Amino acid sequence: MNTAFLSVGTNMGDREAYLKLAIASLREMEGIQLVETSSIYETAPVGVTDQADFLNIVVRLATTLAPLELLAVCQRIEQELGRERTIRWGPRTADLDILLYNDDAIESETLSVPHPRMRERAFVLIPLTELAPECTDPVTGRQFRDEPAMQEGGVALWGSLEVGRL
Ligand code: PH2
Ligand code: MG
Ligand code: MG
Repeated sequence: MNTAFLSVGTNMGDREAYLKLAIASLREMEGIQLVETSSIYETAPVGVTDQADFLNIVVRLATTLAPLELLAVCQRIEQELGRERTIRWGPRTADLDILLYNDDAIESETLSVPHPRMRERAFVLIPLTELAPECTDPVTGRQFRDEPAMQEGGVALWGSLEVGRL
């Protein structure tokens, strides 16, 4: 059995509903067990800043799927959620990114693990270290909680998947 951490983000429409749909889809997948989910954080957009705030979570999975199979599942869920709710091409309603897969370092054409930008993103680091405070970067050997981006701000506790908005 393998351990993987995913980041799930959404900034369109009913954001909480999309997070819940993404989680429900993961639960239904053959070869994936959802072990735990972080709190929900509301986060300022990073990169393209001229867009709505996100809700972000991190989830821990146990999985028999290989990394590229897990990537395919993430992409299928993204497509299903996008297709249901949006007519035109546009921002995705759910983004599922593989952050970590065991302690593997993977560089292929379609997948880089650890996620190449996760060390700079408080919206990933904060929910990840909520679930796994000791989690160590398999490439740098540093603990994620020690990354400077942890202090960056723009990430506020918003709620939980069980009770919704706090
Ligand atoms: N995802 C991005 C780009 N910027 N910003 C926040 N706050 N949350 C995200 O999930 C996010 C982002 C690309 O996937
Ligand atoms: Mg992303
Ligand atoms: Mg993505």
